[in-house]
Amino acid sequence: MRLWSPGTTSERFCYALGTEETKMSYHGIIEKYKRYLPFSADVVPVTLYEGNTPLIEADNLQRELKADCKIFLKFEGVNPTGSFKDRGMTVAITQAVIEGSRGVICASTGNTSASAAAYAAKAKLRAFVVLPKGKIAAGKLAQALIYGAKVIEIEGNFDEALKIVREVGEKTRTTIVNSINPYRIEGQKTASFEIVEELGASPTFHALPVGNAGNITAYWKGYKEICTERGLKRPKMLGFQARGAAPIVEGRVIERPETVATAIRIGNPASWSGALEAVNESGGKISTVTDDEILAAQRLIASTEGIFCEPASASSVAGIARLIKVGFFTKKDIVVCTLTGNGLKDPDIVSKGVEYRSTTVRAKYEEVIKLIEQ
Ligand code: AN7
Repeated sequence: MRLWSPGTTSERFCYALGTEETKMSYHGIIEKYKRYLPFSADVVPVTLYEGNTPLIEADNLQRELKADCKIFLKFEGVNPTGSFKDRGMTVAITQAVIEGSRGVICASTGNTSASAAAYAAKAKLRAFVVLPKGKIAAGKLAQALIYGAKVIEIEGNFDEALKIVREVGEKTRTTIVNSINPYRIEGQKTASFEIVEELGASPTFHALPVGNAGNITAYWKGYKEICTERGLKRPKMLGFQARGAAPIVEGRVIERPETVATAIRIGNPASWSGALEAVNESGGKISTVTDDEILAAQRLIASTEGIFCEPASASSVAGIARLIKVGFFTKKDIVVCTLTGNGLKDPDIVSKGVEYRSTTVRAKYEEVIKLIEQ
């Protein structure tokens, strides 16, 4: 056994263990899916080892919802910055480095800014994030700050922030890393590849929350590519918007979108046509869920499956819960819901909820046991 050798940390570690073959084998989505991405073979990815997220069989949730169909949860909250944005960001930031970008900029409801800031840090690029003031979950703002982004809060909403960012992108040499950047979509489509690999087929339905609509566009692109390659049937795409922020469902721009799910508080989605294409081409649909349904679903996912996702993420489950009630699915259906982000980003939603209350007693065994035996 050699205790030290030149090479990477993981290689040295394997020497120390005497097991060369235990070298870490997963290095993020670009290395794994390079041939489906617009890079050459010798690309050097900017990666935080994103992707490879679990597809969780949600049998408790299934029973609780009295669902005939089989339900799986694709938990994207375990990505390096806690959301699906990392899949797109590794690709967008890698491309920005290739292009010799000066820095990156995005508008964000929180998760894009957290992810952009992290990958920019890794790439040694400057990051500027433009956020709607007062409407960003605490954890997401903390992430952008600690990763070292320049955080600019505007007295306006996401749609106004994106408009400004588009203008900055046009007038300066700063790379926009919102999902209007096609490299973002390329990265995010890899979630579909993982699901097909895991199931050995497509699900019958795939449910997603819809905000700026980049993700549903990306999943559909991914499913089309992998299903064509493997000769598989495609899933039907189901998109869910929050009732107060449902421009695509209502067919009009919402000037003042409102929802408790701040991540999808968007009134004029950039990938509007991509979302319509996904649901129309696949034979799926896009509909709304209320804030109450979103919060109830968030709680149910946590209490039945032990998965804490953020409110926006729960809208996929809230949406299928509604469809289950009207007998939309059959026994043969496999339904995958993407849980887009980690609940730890937004703890305030729990501390503010009346249904979540802790009990305080004096520091005595008797007081604690009294509560346990109640
Ligand atoms: C947890 O971070 O738009 O429909 O600026 O954070 O692709 O926009 C976030 C969106 C769903 C909606 N779930 O995805 C941003 C941002 C979570 C999100 C969405 C977002 P898209």
